[in-house]
Amino acid sequence: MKTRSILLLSMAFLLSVPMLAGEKYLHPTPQQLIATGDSIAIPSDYRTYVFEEGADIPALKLLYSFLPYSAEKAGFGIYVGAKGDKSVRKFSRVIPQKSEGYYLKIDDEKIVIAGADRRGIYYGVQTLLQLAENGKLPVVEITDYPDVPYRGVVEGFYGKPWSHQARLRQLEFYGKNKMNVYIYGPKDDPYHRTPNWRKPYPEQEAAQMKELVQAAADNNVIFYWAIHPGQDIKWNNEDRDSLLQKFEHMYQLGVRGFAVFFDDISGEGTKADKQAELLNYIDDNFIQTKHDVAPLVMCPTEYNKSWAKVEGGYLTTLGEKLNEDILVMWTGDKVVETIDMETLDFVNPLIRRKAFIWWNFPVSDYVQPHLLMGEVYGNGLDIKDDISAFVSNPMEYAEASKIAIQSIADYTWNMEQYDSHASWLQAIRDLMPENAGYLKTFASHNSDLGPNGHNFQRMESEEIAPALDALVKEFAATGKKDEQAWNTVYQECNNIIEASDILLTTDENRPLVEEMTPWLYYFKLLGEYGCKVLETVEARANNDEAAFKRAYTHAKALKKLMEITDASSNRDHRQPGVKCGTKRLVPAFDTLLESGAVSK
Ligand code: 14T
Repeated sequence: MKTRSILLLSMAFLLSVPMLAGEKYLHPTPQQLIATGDSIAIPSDYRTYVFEEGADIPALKLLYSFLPYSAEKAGFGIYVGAKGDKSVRKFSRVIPQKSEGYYLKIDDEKIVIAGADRRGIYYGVQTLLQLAENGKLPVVEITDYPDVPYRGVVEGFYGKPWSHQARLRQLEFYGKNKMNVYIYGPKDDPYHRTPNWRKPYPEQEAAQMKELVQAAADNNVIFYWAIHPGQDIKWNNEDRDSLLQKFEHMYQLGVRGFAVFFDDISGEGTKADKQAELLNYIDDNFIQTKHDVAPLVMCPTEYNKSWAKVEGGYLTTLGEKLNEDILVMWTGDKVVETIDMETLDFVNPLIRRKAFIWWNFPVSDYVQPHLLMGEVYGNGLDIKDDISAFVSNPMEYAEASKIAIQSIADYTWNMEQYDSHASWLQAIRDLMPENAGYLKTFASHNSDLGPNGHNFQRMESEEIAPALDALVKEFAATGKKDEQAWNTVYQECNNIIEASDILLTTDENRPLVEEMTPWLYYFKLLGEYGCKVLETVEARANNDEAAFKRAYTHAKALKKLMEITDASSNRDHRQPGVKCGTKRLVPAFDTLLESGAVSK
């Protein structure tokens, strides 16, 4: 069997205006896909072979939402089921022996969706839906399964927790991207953390929680609820029982996944032996006795290598004492860092299990003036067998975080075939199909973090970088303008202005636009500033002093307006402000403007 994945050309995107050229990828990329190049019409008459009792309800709902009504008579067959079900018995040999895997076959007689388990059926249906285009389905045979057992998101940042509506949209998005966990743990929910972790949610919050749990189930996502008791926990039976009571309250609301976070605390709560004792107690007396609850997850106090005092024995104690089914989180060599084999060679032996990666990206709670909408890259493509999970801690901007989250979904499903740039482009297309070109312009200049306490950097403005460098170099050396570079940069400044105006006013994905709005106003000014700076360069090159003065004065005014916007919007209490293009655009424009002012 050929084991290469193919790209599926998307006509829909070629027709969209403005175009963001490129192929539509089936994403996450399936492990094995064989396509003949032929296609069939989406069947309007068919007979379904489903073992209803055993079938995955969300999978069937999704399938029936997609298929037209059937008269249950025609020759075309649709076979749906999990390994062992009568409906797919004929295909049991080809179902991958991997949890959450599926076998999907489409030909002119049948569609087969045979899961290794129930979630596998669901993922098979998600793939089927993604394959449909213009009333057609390609003739394909897909054998697919995830690389990483748990893939998803931990809402674990400081700052304004996501809204209820934003969370509902996220859960559907996770299902589509074959992510299977959402961990609820926003630092600013008082019922998650000190002071109210012992108290049940008030009625209204409890009702919303119930709705979220249901939405997670509908999208085949495990809803984990995390508690953060460490700052004021007493190691006595009373607090132990308060914690269990809170978990029982959450269980009653439908929660079937539980986590205990001991990050960012000091004092008594940080003791490894006490933490392990409590967690084992919860595991033995709650998690295991319920029989329908996912494995217990914990976040240690020493959750990254730079904070780990190995001689102190904290991690060693957890590794030795914690029940073996308890999962232990890890952010990497630092609080914010990419993950590779060396990361895991350090931590896994200490904790005596495969680390559950809490990846602090695209979280921006320590760089609030920046939106992190760039590519997801830098994580090892060879770590799938050494981690139990990989979850992303996102920004407080739920929609804007989807670019990174979708790429993390792609990465965790199929590491070897992960292509960060292709994945980024596809995420942008999915987030704003009609305005993808404009969103790409915005995202490509909003990815670096600027100087920050974790010293974490991302690439930014990559496409325009050579032209910016050439322009700055030539102007500094000769006082002349590199014609081609100048044109390229001028064009990009106009793209920035155009993208800002259009994104600010579009009706597409309003929640995303609302998140980006403060940045879009700044971004437009940045484009205008760039244009004026380029005009100063041109005037200098032409020895036109009057034109230079005029453009220079305007550029200075625009720069001031950028500063005013930065100083008046996004009033975050820790790091207020908005910034765009800090890695290349702003420094290059500033340099050009000032070298024009001093040269004569
Ligand atoms: F639990 C941990 F894995 C973790 O990362 N905890 C927090 C997290 O909630 C936060 O979003 C993230 C990024 O800021 O970093 C951790 O919080 C910190 C990290 C620090 F280095 C809080 C204070 C720090 F000094």
